[in-house]
Amino acid sequence: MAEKRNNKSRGALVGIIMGSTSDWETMQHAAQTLEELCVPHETRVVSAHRTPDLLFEYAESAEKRGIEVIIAGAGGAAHLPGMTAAKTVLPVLGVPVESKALKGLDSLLSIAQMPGGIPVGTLAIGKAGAINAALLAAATLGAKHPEIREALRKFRANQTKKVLATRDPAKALLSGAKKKSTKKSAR
Ligand code: RP5
Repeated sequence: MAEKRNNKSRGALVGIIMGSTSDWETMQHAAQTLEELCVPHETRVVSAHRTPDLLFEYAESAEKRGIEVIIAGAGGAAHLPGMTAAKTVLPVLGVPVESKALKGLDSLLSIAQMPGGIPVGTLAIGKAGAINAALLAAATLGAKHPEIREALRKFRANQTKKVLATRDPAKALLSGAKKKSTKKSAR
């Protein structure tokens, strides 16, 4: 608990940025995962094409403000992660947000296909990518912050435990349905 408080009172170590409020549905999973690991983070809408000056200011000031990893989510012609990476030497993890027109394939290719020289660590399209960006950010921070490495170790152990506890998918579905009906009748 004391560890949790310390982490909370510390400034943000991870900056989660996204091109639009419409990206929050996806990017909230990165924030939730960091929350679970007690990693101090901040969330902001910063658009590469609608607020380019704000993007430059954010990327240029991030290191000085104590941010150590940036997670950038964007959809469509998703230049936010690449432009952010161009303005900072901090590691930038890109999350391709699923677009309506091309199901996020446009976002994925825009983020992954950076020319040599300015890397963006690209994750999967959508929710899985947002979760994994947070886990990768935690793994990166773990090299310097042992409490984050241990939180990540616990997260992985719990995940394994959950899978081993529900090895029969039919039973897992049944117990899930039972839990739901008990909740309903309790209301
Ligand atoms: C990108 O355009 C955003 O990252 C978002 O995924 C996409 C659509 O934005 P909205 O039109 O929903 O604001 O800049």
